Amino acid sequence: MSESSGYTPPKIWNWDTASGGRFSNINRPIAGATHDLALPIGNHPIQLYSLGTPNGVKVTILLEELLALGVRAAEYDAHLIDFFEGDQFSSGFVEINPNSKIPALLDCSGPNPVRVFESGAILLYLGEKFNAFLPREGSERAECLSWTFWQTSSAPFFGGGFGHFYHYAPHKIEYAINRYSMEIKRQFDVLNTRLSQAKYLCGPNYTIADVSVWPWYGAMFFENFYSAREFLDIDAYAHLKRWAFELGERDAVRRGRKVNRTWGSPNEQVPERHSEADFKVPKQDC
Ligand SMILES: N[C@@H](CCC(=O)N[C@@H](CS)C(=O)NCC(=O)O)C(=O)O
Repeated sequence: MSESSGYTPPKIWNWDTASGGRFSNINRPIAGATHDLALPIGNHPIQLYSLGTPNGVKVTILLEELLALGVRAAEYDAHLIDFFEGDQFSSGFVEINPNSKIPALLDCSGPNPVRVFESGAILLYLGEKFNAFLPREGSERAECLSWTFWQTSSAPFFGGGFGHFYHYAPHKIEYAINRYSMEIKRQFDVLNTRLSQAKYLCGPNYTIADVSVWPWYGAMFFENFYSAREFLDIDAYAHLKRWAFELGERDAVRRGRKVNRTWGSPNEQVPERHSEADFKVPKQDC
């Protein structure tokens, strides 16, 4: 175990803007807008404001799945919100998500626009609205909601806990890395065990639960989040790996992963999506 940091918390916490780390310039202890700026609105019924992080990709995969099913009313404009630039603190964004986090959605299909924030709530909203990828009743619905809520409450330990202390924190703290590695490996084992019993998380059918979990725990096999694939020995979870690759080959998953993405290979980036044609723009690797 490493030595104590020598830090004693003050009686009342103070906002130290120079605390370091990749997110220190965007994190703030205050809610609300920092500047006045309206959000752009495109032509489609669904307006999405997001970035291609796992929480954003949940929504773009579901929208692409709906379009692949032939649900034209799920046509959407995906506008880029660059949270490293503070876009989540514009007055327009805060109006649709007072929590200032991507993703946020505006459904403009009815007489009055409906705002939806929180990725899990967005998946449920779209699943219900289009009556797809969400069992309607009984034990199947309960199972689907259970795994979807499991994802939204578990992933913060992955990103905000493990990822933060293993990868982003300016100092490596053994205690914190051990604590979150333990929890994350436990979560991977929960999924691996479940996927040893069923094709998809809820049984034989692909649902919003899979769409919710894949961008974190499935995409790990493709993206090596936090450069931790080896450290966490992810490849040992064989059933999870089987599911991760099966879903990763779905067209809608491939497409959804590209939307609002601004890093990695240029062929994998569709920073804004306003029509299917945006996927066809030829791009060269540099
Ligand atoms: N519980 C939220 C979490 C959303 C979230 O943490 N979004 C991150 C990106 S993955 C974000 O917007 N971060 C910007 C910030 O914290 O200022 C959800 O599932 O929608």
